[in-house]
Amino acid sequence: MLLTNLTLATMTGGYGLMPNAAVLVEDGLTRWVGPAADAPKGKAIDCGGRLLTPGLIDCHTHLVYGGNRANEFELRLTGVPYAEIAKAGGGIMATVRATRSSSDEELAESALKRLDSLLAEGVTTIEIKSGYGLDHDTELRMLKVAKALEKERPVSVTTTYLGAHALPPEFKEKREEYLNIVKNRVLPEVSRLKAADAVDAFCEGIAFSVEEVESVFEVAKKLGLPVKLHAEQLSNLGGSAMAARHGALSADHIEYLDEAGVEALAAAGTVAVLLPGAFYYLREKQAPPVEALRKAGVPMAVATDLNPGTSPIHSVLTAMNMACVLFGLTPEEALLGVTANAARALGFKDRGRIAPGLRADLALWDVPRPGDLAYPLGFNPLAAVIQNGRLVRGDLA
Ligand code: DI6
Ligand code: FE
Repeated sequence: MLLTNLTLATMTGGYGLMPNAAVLVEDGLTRWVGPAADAPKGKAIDCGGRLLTPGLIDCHTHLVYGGNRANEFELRLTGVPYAEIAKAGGGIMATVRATRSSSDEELAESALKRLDSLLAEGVTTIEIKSGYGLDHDTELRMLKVAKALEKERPVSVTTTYLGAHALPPEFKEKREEYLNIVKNRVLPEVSRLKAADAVDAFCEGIAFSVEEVESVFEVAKKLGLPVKLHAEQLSNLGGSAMAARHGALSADHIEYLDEAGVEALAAAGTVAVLLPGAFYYLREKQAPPVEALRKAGVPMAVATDLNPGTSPIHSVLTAMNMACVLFGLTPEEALLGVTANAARALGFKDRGRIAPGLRADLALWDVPRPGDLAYPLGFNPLAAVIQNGRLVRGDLA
C-alpha cells in the first residue's frame, strides 16, 4: 500500500512535519517514508493533502468494569467529596461489587461499547487495568476479558494488574493480609499465565502507602513485570519518586508532584502521564507541574483514565484538548502525549511514530495541520485508520 499526497506528522522530534509526503506500508510495517517525489514506483493512493499521524495510543484506562456510577456524579455535584463517597463504601468499591457480580460476557459487552468510542477517534493501542475485582478470580477475569478484546476489534490491548487499587472491605483492619494475597498469590499467577504486561497501584491516603506499594513493586520486579503508579493525584506522598527508583514506566496523575519528584522522574526516564479527565471531573484546583516537567525533560503522555468514577471520558481527542486548556500543554505536546510518549509509557519501541520498520498503525485525518486535532471539542475529523498494515476504518482516497 503506497499512500501519497500526505501531510505527515511523524512525531519524531516534535510533530516531525513532512508536507507532500508518501508512505509505503507492507506486511504490517511502515517500510518507506519520504517526499512524494522520491516515492518508490507503484500505484499510489492520493490522500488529498490530508494529515497522517501514528494511530493514537490511550496509555491509561480502566475500560473493563461492571455497573455505572452516575449516582456518584450527581452526589459530587451537590458538593460531596470523592474521598467521602469512597469512605462510605461508594467509589471504587461500588464498581468492585458490580464487577464481581458481572459475567465475562457482560464485562466484554460493555467494554466493547466504550472501546468503540475510542476506536472511532483513531486509537490503535490501548492499555487496560484490572483493579475492580480485588480478588484472585475477578482480577484474572478482568485481565482475560481485556486481552480478549483484541480478537473482537482491530486494536492492540496491553493489560496491567492493579490489585493494589483499593482495600476490599472484607480486609478492613487486615491490610497486610490483603497485600500478601496480592504479592504471594495473585501476582505469581498473573506472571505464570502472562495475564498482564505490567503492574500498577494507587498510592494515596485513601488507598495504599508508599511502603505498601513498594513491597508490591519488589515482587513485581522479581517476576520480571514492569511497574507504573497512580501517584500524587490528591496529595503529595512521594509515590512518584519511589516508582522512579524502581525504574517505573510511568507515574500517572501527579497533580501534587513536587520538584524532587520531577527530578526523580527525569533521572529515571519515567514518563509523566497526565490525566486531565479526572482533574476535570473532580474539579481539582492544582494542575500538574507541567513547566517543571518540561524544563527537566520529562516525557509527558496524555490519557483518558477512562473509568466509571473520576473520568468517564471516552475520547482521546477530548483528553488532548483538556491537557491543553486545563494543564497548559501545547497542541504538539498533546499529540506527542497520545503517540510517541504514550508508546514509551507502555514500553513499546515499535509504535507511536511514523518511521520505516515501525508498526503500520496510522490515522488519517480530514484536517491540514496537526494542531487542528487538539483544538475543537466534540468534533471528530478522523477519515481512516490503518492498523497493523490493514485499512480497518474509513477511506484513504
Ligand atoms: N485513580 C483514578 O483516577 C481511578 N483510580 C485511581 O486510582 C479512579 C477509579 C474510580 O473512582 O473508580
Ligand atoms: Fe486511573
